[in-house]
Amino acid sequence: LRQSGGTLWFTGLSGSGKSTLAVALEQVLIQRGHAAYVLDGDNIRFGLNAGPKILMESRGYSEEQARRFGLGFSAADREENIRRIGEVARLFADAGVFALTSFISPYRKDRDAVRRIHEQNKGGPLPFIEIYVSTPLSWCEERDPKGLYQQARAAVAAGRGMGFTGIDDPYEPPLHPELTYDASRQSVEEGVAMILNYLHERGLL
Ligand code: GGZ
Repeated sequence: LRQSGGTLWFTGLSGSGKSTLAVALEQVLIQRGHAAYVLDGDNIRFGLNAGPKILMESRGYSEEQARRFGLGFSAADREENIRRIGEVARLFADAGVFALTSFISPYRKDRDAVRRIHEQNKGGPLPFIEIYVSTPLSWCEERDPKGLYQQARAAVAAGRGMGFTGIDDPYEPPLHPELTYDASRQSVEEGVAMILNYLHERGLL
């Protein structure tokens, strides 16, 4: 097993192709003998950062405890979501594993805080590579695999709104990402090659 490790932080809109790219990269890294692990909504927002409903229905939390510890999509909950994920990613990186995190992470200050905890890691700085998945909203909305954009548009039209990122909730693009990838213009293979090339240049592979 080759041990290098670091965090590859994918950020971008829902449906922008973050997880597809992260999973493809994970496979190549593993094939080449590196330990790599994707953290995304599927393994985090149903586990470590589950919402109140899940905590009540399948973990036996009381309503009060579930409200207190469960995470939804308010600005404060997104901040805490990203903080916890950032800490987990840092642990992976510290253990010599590539953590590939795939979350919208809409707030610049929250992503910057994760970068800081990697730089200020006790055992020495750990690589933190921010990958801006810049796929335009129009492309994400056209694909809409889960029908969430449609729901969000309908909610806005009905005068309630659901705080959906890109529709009625903010997304703050990175100002200085290490890498940028646009799924509407680049294939997954091109994205993977770009990232591998970058990791190689940084001496991480
Ligand atoms: C944005 C939402 C929302 C709202 C549910 N806004 O396409 P998906 O389904 O799989 O990706 C989205 C995912 C976002 O979770 P994250 O943990 O990445 O968000 S954040 O980093 O902002 O904490 C979407 C679904 O959850 N989803 N409600 N209101 N995305």
